[in-house]
Amino acid sequence: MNENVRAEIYDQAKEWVLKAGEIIRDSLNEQRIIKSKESKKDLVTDVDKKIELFLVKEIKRTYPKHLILSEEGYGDKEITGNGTVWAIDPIDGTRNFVNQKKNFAVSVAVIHQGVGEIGFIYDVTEEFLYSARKSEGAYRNDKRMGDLEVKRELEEASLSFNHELLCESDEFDRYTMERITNKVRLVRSKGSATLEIIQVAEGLSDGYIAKKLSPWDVAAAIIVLNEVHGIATRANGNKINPFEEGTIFVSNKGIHKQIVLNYLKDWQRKLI
Ligand code: 2AM
Ligand code: CA
Repeated sequence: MNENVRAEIYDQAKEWVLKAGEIIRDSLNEQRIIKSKESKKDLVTDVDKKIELFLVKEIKRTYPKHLILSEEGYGDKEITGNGTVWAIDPIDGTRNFVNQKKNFAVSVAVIHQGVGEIGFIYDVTEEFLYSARKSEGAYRNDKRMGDLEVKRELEEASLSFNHELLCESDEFDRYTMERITNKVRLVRSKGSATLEIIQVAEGLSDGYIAKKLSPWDVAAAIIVLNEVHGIATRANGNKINPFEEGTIFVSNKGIHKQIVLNYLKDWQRKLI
């Protein structure tokens, strides 16, 4: 993507993301309409829908040729991967939004010809706006984020993953996760994939593992992570196709290979 075009879309997207955050903040104390989707744990609220509709309308009005991949169904149905595609999650961490009224984020990514160009993550209640443009660095509230420290000792590492990964399931090996849990210093779970990846990008956590996430859950945060030289792959170490759902393992450079080779690759054999 041309640098000037990227800068123009970045400024425009920033305005929309901040506005989306303002609408969410103003609605925090209203009565919520909460529905579940495929499972009882998979929630959607009136605010998720309202914010997605707001963002989709603005994007389509301004950039009619761009396509949109989004969680709540207002985006495009057919995404080829050519041209410019927006990946939007109006609220990532909806269960936190409902139960805690914090620890959730608006996530907006712009992908051009399959390459992540612009990422915005807005932690609405903390009022932290994380942003990145490809090859131009990552920022938190316009302050440049530093390069990630390379940490190698697993015994000193802090990881995050959803604790459901420790429960019995047909899909993966909980004993592998138990071995990792016993190896590292601590395991935490924040409950928003976007914010877990951002914590890695900020150096507050050393890695994040997830079972099955959609493009809009991770696209923007991975663009930020790339700019601080973190690594994002599928759990088996494979490259991520930004238009497909799948597992995620993000971390700093020091621990990525050892966790993939010593733990996650075996687990992946069962998954695929
Ligand atoms: P969401 O809040 O946008 O649904 C929770 O650990 C994280 O996993 C959240 O980022 C959540 O995103 C994401 N996630 C993806 N698919 C999910 C599902 N089917 N149910 C619950 N959380 C899901
Ligand atoms: Ca969501």
